[in-house]
Amino acid sequence: MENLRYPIGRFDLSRQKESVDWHIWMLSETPNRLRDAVSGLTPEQLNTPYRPGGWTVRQVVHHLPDSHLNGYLRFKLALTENRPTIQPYNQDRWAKLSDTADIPVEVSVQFLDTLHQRWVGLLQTMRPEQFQKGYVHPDEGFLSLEKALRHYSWHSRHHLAQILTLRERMNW
Ligand code: NI
Repeated sequence: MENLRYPIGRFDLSRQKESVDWHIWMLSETPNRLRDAVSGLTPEQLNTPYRPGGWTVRQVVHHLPDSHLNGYLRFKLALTENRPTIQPYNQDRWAKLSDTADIPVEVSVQFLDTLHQRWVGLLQTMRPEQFQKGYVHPDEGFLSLEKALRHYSWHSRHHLAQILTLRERMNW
């Protein structure tokens, strides 16, 4: 089950050797990779959980802009305030809200595309010392923007891999 849920492994900062630039590039690539990952799937396939008891492919797709919109706002707050405390959100309850039940996944792919253009644009203007700024998560403490970038890059690949490994297993 762990492998189905974490196809590229859990987030582990100590195993990340890639540069900040590489992770910015990864965020710029993510919307197109997501578009490719769901390309050609039928509504029934989109409504299939990526693992037993897990979110459906549709929920995973809508979850990405939910999460990354929060991420983008956290970056903007961290750059304009002094170590702001951020508002966590319950990602499982967000995913299960009925707002996205009937919205085509393409809407969230486009949303992610637009959002990442703004986010990548911001990241490309940031000086090295700005990546050491950060925000305080009430449960997890201080997080630098460099670590947050690495986390969101992992998060993109993590969910892409959930969809791609399901397609592989199902031969879709
Ligand atoms: Ni997630």
